[in-house]
Amino acid sequence: MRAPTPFDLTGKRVWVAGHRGMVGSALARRLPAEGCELLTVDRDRLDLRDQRAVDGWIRDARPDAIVVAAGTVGGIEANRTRPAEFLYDNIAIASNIIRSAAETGVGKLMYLGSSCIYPRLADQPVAEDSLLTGPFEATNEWYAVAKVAGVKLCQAYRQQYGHDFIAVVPTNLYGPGDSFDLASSHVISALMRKIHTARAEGGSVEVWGTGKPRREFMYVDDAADALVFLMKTYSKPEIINIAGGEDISIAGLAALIADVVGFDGPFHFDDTKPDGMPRKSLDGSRLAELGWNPRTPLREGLVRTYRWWQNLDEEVGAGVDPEGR
Ligand code: GFB
Repeated sequence: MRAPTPFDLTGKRVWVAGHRGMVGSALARRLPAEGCELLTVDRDRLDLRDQRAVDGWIRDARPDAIVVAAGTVGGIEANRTRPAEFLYDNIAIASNIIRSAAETGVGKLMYLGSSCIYPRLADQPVAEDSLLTGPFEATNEWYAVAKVAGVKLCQAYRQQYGHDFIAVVPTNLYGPGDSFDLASSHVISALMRKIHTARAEGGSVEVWGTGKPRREFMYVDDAADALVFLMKTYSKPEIINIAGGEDISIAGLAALIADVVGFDGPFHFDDTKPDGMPRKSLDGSRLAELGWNPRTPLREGLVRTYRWWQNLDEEVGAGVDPEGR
């Protein structure tokens, strides 16, 4: 049942669930270099929350490998205001895909966790064995519970039936394909959009929270490269962080994006909005020991992201599915 390691992707049928999302679309760019056949299905043809439909699709498409990059995702405000969707959708997506993959004998499956699965006050940078050692950050506990369930499903199916299902934990990601919808986006795309607007129209830029929290960021194409690397070389029950990006305060990030966009106006920090985790930086040493490190410096990644967003057709975020499904 368990696929051989290293797992050669050449000639394999690989389903990227969530190929319209930021990570899924980066994987769709990266995977062809492995000589594999990329399988995708749009959300209007397959609702990943529907167990029967997912099972039917997997049986018809017969993937050799699956990457679960699909999910209902969003930034701090979307997590806070849509708890039911974040919990239900993500549990359903994980359990539907993982169970059908097991029952149909899919050789390899990679599940994407999230940095918010770690305790709010975990030692920094956060090591993999911090999982479930303390309470979650309240603003994203619904998403965290669902993502931990996905991680545990991979471990359970591996333990009980011997399937080669692995779970990885990417740090905060950004880049082409990100959602720029202010109500649901993460901080980088939100600040980029607000700063771009302020440059054109004048006025100050509103930054949520105190500006003091720190986050580590990784460019999404680097993360996609790490996913492919781990897909080929990693086969263990333990989760592994995809980390090694740059750690910066939110105020520092705002200043850096302003520099990239060419804005020199003022910022206004709205401390009625939540800060979320005081600091979130993942320990990437396990991945580094395996021989993988990120390549793109934060400033360069921001420049590329800004350029990508500028080149989108009139409608901001066109072609991007902010739900990543
Ligand atoms: O990226 P973000 O929404 O999510 O926010 P988290 C990061 C930090 O940026 C928080 C601040 O301290 C925000 O208050 N921030 C400042 C802003 N201005 C803005 C803005 O205009 N928009 C946004 N969105 N933030 C997420 C989780 O936590 O991490 C997700 O909510 C997921 O579920 C993701 O796990 C990786 O880093 O706080």
